Amino acid sequence: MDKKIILSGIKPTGIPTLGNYIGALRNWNLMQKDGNYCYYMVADLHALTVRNDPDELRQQTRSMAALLIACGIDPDRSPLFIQSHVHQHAELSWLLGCVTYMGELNRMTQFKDKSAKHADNINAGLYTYPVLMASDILIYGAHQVPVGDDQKQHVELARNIAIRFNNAFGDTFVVPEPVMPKFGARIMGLQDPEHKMSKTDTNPNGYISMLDDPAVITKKFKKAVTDCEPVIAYAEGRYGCNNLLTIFCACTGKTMDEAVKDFEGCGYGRLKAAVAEAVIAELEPVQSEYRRIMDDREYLDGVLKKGAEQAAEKAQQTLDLAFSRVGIR
Ligand code: ATP
Ligand code: LTN
Repeated sequence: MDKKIILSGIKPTGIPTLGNYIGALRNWNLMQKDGNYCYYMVADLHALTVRNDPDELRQQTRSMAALLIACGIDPDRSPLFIQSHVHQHAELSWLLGCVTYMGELNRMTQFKDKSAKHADNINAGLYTYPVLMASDILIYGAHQVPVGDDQKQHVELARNIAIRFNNAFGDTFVVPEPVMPKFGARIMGLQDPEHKMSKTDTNPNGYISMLDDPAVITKKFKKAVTDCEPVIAYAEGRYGCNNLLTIFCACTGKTMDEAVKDFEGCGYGRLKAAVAEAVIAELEPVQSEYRRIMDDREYLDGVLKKGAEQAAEKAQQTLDLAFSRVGIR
């Protein structure tokens, strides 16, 4: 089997949701196998593209790192680090920005969505965000990038940037590809199932936080928006029902056909209770591990320091090569 280099990141903009977990974090854990070498990071620089509170950012960055370990990231095998601790990302980002077209950035749907959501703060960082993300990926020579569906477009841009740079200056970057889970690459909001579940949703009933306790999880699913159709089925346009079934499959390992059969003749009450139960079983071990890690400050600091050192070694090599290719060194 081919040894693959994997990289992914998550913004410390709040406690991750069930969507982050199913769409990305669970896969990060699973990819640490065979000969793969995985780099995982907390993307604190990316978090600055929306208004932030410095104390909150500090706290959320640590908390996110602890949660990643609780999700199964093994820092002895996969460097785990904070993006800003490896200064090379921001430097490479400048070079890549010079081979990225504004037309490409104009097409990014996350930029359009975030601009609409934060109309009073459409900053240049929000616009060039995908270039920094390309730098995160290309600096490690990542072959694969495990992400949810909403980030696919950004990974595709990273591919195009890599190909363009290689064509212009000679072979420098590995051309990466996105990897998405079979079920749950786009978990939808519980209150607005036509939009993705997001950790920065202003309505907490719209998402399941990974640290919600069982009673809260049960309550949020009970309130989840569904539809008036009498039969539980996976079908076009039935956003709420489809979302619950998808979450059920993702947490139980069942196929969609099996799940639909399980709920034959049942009402939404039964489906919602079963989904809540499956989610609680999935999240409980992660939550207790998280609390243990957060209580051990020294351990977490040590992991992040070592992770940044390991990452920086590789990042510097790529940066040196890229600089020399463009004629700077
Ligand atoms: P924010 O609300 O701050 O924009 P977010 O909840 O969208 O954040 P990110 O930090 O942008 O989360 O995403 C981390 C990872 O989780 C990415 O790979 C992203 O594709 C994935 N992800 C985010 N939301 C979902 C979702 N609803 N379903 C599946 N995957 C998701
Ligand atoms: N943009 C991503 C977070 C992120 C990322 C990355 C993901 C930053 N750098 C590199 C994969 C690879 C997001 O919003 N989820």
